[in-house]
Amino acid sequence: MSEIRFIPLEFEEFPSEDMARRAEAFYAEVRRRRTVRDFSDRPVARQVIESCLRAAGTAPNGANMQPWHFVVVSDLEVKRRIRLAAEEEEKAFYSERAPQEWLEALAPLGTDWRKPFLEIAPYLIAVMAQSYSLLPSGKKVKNYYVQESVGIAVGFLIAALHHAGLATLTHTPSPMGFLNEILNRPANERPYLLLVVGYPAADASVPDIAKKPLDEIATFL
Ligand code: IYR
Repeated sequence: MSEIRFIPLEFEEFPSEDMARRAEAFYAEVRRRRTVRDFSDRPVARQVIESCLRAAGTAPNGANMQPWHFVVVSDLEVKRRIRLAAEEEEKAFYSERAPQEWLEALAPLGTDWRKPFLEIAPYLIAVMAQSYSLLPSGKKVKNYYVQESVGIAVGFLIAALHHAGLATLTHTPSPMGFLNEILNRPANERPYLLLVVGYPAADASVPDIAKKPLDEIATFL
C-alpha cells in the first residue's frame, strides 16, 4: 500500500449547553424508531436511499477496508424471488430448526414464516460482508473486523433512513446464502442481513415493548 498523507482534522466544537441539547435531541429522534413489519408499497425516491447509503459508507471500520456492499433491490421479480427463498428457510426455521427457547423469545413479536413485506416494500437492501477483498489483479486481501465494521455501517444506515423519515425492518432469514445466487454476488461476500425499507402501512402496528433504562445498560465507574 502506498504512503498515506495526514491532513488537519476538521472538528466542529459546540458550546457545552448546545452539546447537551444536541445529545438530547438525537436521543429523542432515535427513540422514535420502531422496527416495522407492515409496509406500504408507496414509492420512495432513489436519491434518498443513495444519501443514506453514503452515510453508511462513512462508518468506522477495520483498516479502512470498508468490507461491505449494499445491493438495493426494487425490481419486483427479484423481490419475489427473495421472498420465496426467505419463506422457504423461515418455514424450516419456525417448524423445525428453531429451539423452543428461541421461539418463546420471538412469540411476543408475533413473527412467523410469512414475509409479504419482502415484496410489498419498495426497497430491500441486502447488506453483504466481504470477508476478503479482491485486487484488480485477482489477489486476495484480508479484511479486518468484518462483522464489527458491517454492523456499525448498518447502524448508521438504519439511523440515516429513520432520520430521513423511512421505516425499516432488520430481517435475518437464516441461512441466507440464497442471496448470493439471486443477486449474483461473488464468493468473497456473505449476506449479513436484509434491510426492508419504505413507508409503514397506514394501519401498521408494533409490539408494546420498551427499551431497558440507562442504569441497566450502562455502568459508570
Ligand atoms: N429470522 C426469523 C426469526 C427472527 C429472529 C429474531 I432474533 C427476531 O428478532 C425476529 C425474527 C424471522 O425473520 O422471522
